[in-house]
Amino acid sequence: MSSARTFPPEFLWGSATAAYQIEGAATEGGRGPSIWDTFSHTPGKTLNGDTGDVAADHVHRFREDVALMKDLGLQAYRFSISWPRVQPGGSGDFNPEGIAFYSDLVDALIEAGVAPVVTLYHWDLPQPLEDAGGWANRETAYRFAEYAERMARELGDRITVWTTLNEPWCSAYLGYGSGVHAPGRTDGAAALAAVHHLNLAHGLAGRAIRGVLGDGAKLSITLNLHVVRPDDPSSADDLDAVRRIEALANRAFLGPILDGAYPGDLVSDTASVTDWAFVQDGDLEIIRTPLDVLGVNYYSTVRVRHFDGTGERPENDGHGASAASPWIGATDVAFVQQPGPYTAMGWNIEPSGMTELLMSVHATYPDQPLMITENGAAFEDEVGADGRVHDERRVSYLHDHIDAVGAAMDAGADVRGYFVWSLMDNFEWGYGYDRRFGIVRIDYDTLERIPKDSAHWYRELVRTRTLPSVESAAQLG
Ligand code: IFM
Repeated sequence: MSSARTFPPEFLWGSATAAYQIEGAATEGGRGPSIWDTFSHTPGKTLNGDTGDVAADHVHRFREDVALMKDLGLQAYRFSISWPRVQPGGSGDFNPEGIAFYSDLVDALIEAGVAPVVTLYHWDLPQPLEDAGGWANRETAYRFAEYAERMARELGDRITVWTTLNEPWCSAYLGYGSGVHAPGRTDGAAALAAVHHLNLAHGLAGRAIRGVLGDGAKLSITLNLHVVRPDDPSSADDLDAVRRIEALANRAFLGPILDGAYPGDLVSDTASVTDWAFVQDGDLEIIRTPLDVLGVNYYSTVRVRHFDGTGERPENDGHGASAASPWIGATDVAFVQQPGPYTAMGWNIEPSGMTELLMSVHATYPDQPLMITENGAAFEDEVGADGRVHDERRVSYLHDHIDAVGAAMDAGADVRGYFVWSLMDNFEWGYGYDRRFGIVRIDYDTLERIPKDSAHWYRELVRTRTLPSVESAAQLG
C-alpha cells in the first residue's frame, strides 16, 4: 500500500559503499595489501574464491559513478578510504597517488552537488599492521590516529561528515572471534582487546581530526546496533540471554563512546576470557569524545534463548558459518531462527525493528543526533526482457524501512539522514559477488552499471521527499 509520508527539507538522502567492496585496482597506484586481500586470496575463505581485485572497478570509473549519483539526485555519498591505498604500510610514508584519488573523488562529488561523507575504516587494515598484532595490538590505534590526522589535512573542510569506523562489532568479533571475516582469527581474548582498541582508535582519531580542523569538523562513528528479541519473553533466562548479547553487541561500544565507561555486566560476563587489563588510565576519557552524529546501520533483528548445554547449540546469527562463536563468553546463549520473510542473506525482514532501534537509542541518549548510515537488502535480481531490473522486493524493503525511520522521527527521534546500502552491487565479503545489495546493478562481465527500479524509485523519493508507492517503481525512470 502506498504511503504519503513526507520528510523534512534538511533530511539528507544518500547512498553508501566501501572501498574494498567496489574499488578494485588492488595492486595499482602504489596501494599496499590489506587483511581482506590476504583473506580473500586464501582458499576457502570466500564463496567461489571471490576477491576484491577488480570489484566494480570504481577506481577507474569513479567519474562515471559520480555522474550516476548526480543523475539519481543523491544529496550525499558515504564512501570509505582504503587505508592501504593512502598509506601502504599502515605507518610511515603516505602514497601521493592514493591520496590524489580520494581528493579527485571529493572534488568531483562537490562539483556534482553531492556531499562527501567519509568513513576512515571499513575493515581493510593494512596487512603489515595485522602482522604486528592487528586490532589486538594497542599500537594499531595510534597508527590509525596518524592516518586520520593526515586525511584531515589532505581533505580538510571539503568533507561533510568524518566517520572514524564502520561497524567495529564486525571488525572485532567476526575478524578475531568467529574468524569469518579478515584476518580470520578465532581468539576470544583478542576479539575483546580489539573491541577496546577500536574504541580507542575512534577517540584518538576524533581528537586528531578536531585538532586539524577544529570543532567545525562533524565527527561520527557507525555502529551496527543489534535489535535482540527473547525467544520466550516470559522466560527470565531468555531475557538474560538478551541482556548478554546486547552488552556484547551494543553497549560495548555505546558505553565507552557515549557514557565513558564499559558496562559492568559486560566485564563480569567475559571475566573467564579476559581481565580487561588492556583498558588503561585515561583511555575512556579519550574514547568519550563528543559525536556530532551517531551512524546507525540496521538490516534485521536477532532472536536468542538460554542454552543449557544439552543437545546441539544452534549458531544461526546470520553472519556466516564458523565453529567459533563471535559472541565471546556467551556459551549459554543460542540464536533462534526468526520467522520470515528473508532476504538473500537469510536475514529476516522486520521494518518495525528499525523504529524500535531508533527509539531505544533515542530513549537512552535523547540529545544524540542519529543518521541511518546503512539499510538495504540483497535479493537475487535479474535483468528482464525489457532490459530493466524489476527489483520490487528491494523497493518494498526500502519503502517499509524508510517509513519506519519516519515513524521514529514522528515519535521524537532526531534522525538527520538516510543512506541506502548500497549504491551498487559489490563484493559482499565472505559471500563474494553472490549477494547483490545495489540499487544499481553491476554486470561483472562488462562492468556496465544498470540502475534498478529501486534506483529510479529512490530518485523519486529524494526529489519529492515523499515516499513513492512500491507499485510506481516499475514505471519510473
Ligand atoms: O556489505 C556490508 C557492509 O560492508 C557493512 N554493513 C553490512 C553490509 C551488508 O552485509
